[in-house]
Amino acid sequence: MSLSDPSQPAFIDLRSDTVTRPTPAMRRAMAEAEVGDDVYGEDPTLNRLERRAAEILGKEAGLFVPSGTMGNTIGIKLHTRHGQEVICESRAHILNFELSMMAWFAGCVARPIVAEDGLLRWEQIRAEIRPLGPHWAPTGLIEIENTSNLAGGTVYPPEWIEEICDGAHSLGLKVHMDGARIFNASAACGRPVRELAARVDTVMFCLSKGLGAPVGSMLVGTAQDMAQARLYRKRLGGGMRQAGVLAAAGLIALEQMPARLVEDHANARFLGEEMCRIPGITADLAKIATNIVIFDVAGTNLTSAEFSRRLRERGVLINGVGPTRLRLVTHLDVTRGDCERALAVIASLVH
Ligand code: TLP
Repeated sequence: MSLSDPSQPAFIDLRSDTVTRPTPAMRRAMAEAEVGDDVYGEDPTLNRLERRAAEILGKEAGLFVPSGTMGNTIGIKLHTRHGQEVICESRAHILNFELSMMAWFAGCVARPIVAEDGLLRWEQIRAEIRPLGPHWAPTGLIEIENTSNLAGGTVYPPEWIEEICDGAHSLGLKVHMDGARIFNASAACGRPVRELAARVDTVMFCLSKGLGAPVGSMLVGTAQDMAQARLYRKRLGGGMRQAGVLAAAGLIALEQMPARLVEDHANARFLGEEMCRIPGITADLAKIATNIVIFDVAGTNLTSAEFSRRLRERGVLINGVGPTRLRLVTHLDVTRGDCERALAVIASLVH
């Protein structure tokens, strides 16, 4: 095994579900994709992907964007004006991992709320909503993340989403969902994505995470919002030409990959449960709902950085998310056998 090149298959890569490589069927579809110039709206494969994404999510229209970050940035911009606040959970990806794009592009500040498991309730949100006043920035938007990445892949109960949307709408506020992993949420709670998305105004979801596409995310919402979103995408440098080569892989991701996510969830649970048997390692097993496991190595007397470094030397990639906490993510390119091998490596560090 080459120990310097993590792109080698010999590595078991549990850093994220973003690391998957396109399947042979995706590569074939990419090679054969019918394409045109999407800036003219003439790429048939991309147009099909946008229509299917909208249909599956139960929205009027969809827009392909190169990344989840761009999809969220546009979603926030659509519903806000400069100088407003965006209410989100304290661990939200939009606040912590998107280079403050809500400030940079939309001119908004975050109003973070600390919520158990990264999941907001309407009562908490309502208490933070601010009208325009002599001192306050008015609330412009509510943002929810499903699944909540940094809370460990936790899933919103569908009724909580409905309550949030109904409450927000009654006050004239919109709701954007960062549904990077909405298909994982759907697999975990057993409800179709269109039900989880029904009341939210816009949803961003990623084709390039659990669904295994090499590039791309979707933004879905009303036809009017998506027409405006197309202009913001252009402003962000996201006007693409023969993007049908990417959309071809995206269509396979969308149509064929959701059904297998339960495997990733079972692997995450298996890893979580088995790791808890290793002395010095703890994880909250009740919280493992999807493909993400956050675990703590404090009892091993190693920092997460040192733990991660030693794993890497032995061919397993897992990143730290705190001084003694690490996050592992299961995905398409990790088999049960890989999980067993990773566990053996983890156990060997501790003994
Ligand atoms: N998350 C990545 C990293 O950026 C942390 C990961 O490895 O999990 N929303 C959520 C909830 C995400 O987890 C991510 C990516 C994004 C948005 C942004 O997507 P990209 O990376 O396509 O811009």
